[in-house]
Amino acid sequence: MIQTLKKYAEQIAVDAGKWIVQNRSNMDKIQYKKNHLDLVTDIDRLSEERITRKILEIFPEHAIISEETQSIHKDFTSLDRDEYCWIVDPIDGTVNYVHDIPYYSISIGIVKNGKPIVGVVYDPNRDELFSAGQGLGAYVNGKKLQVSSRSLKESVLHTGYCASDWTTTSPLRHEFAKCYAKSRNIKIAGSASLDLAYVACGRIDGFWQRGLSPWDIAAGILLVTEAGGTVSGVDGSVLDLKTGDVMATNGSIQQQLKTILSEVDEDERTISI
Ligand code: 2AM
Ligand code: CA
Repeated sequence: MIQTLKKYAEQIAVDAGKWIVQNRSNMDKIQYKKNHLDLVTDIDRLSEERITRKILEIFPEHAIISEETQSIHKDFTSLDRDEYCWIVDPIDGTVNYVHDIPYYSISIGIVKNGKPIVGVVYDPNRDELFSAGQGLGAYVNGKKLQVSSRSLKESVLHTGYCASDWTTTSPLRHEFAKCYAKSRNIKIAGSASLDLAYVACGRIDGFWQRGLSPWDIAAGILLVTEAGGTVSGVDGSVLDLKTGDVMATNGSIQQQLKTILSEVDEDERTISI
């Protein structure tokens, strides 16, 4: 069953990915969700309709949690049930999409009993299809993925912030400064699912972000674990899809990264580099 679900998730993600690229020039409605940082376009909504219609044509009995409808209702109860639940981000990296920066993706995860069993992230700009099935390994365009073996000082790390997170109380800037001093480089690239795919394929070595939603991470975390990496909450706890705090690395830097991030005081004043 996992193989079959993966095959359909791959087809649906590639179809939607090609469609959003072809239709970028037709984008005519950009709306703010919470504020000017948190965008949604008519293409996000149409891509979501296209994806959910295809899923329900094939699997009418399956549950779907998808960003542009569920972000309003936040009904995540189907995540923990003994049923197949598709978790969809119709464009992950909408700010990049709007600005024509080619770093965004379609993310489709399938979860059963709270555990991701299929993860598909499609980058339409590079035509790269990252996919994983539970216990089946992770692949990009058919090539098996393996996380890197770099040390922290050789590492490139990605992080990010959610629209409402970049406030005076956010510890991110301090975490950023602290990790910057201990690694090769840090980037805010703008698509959490693609960041996780990049950890899985060893291009980067770690990623962390707080306050994400299940659709940003459900697919990507399976890519990382199936490629031999480690995922947890930012504090090292067991990852909770609903909390959305994620740290994902090649495994060898997980403990060091956790220690560095935990040294940053929430009040942001005690940091010393
Ligand atoms: P999006 O493009 O689908 O909104 C950017 O650092 C990453 O964070 C992207 O994956 C982006 O997803 C996500 N993101 C941005 N704002 C968010 C929010 N308010 N809640 C959850 N995820 C968010
Ligand atoms: Ca999105």
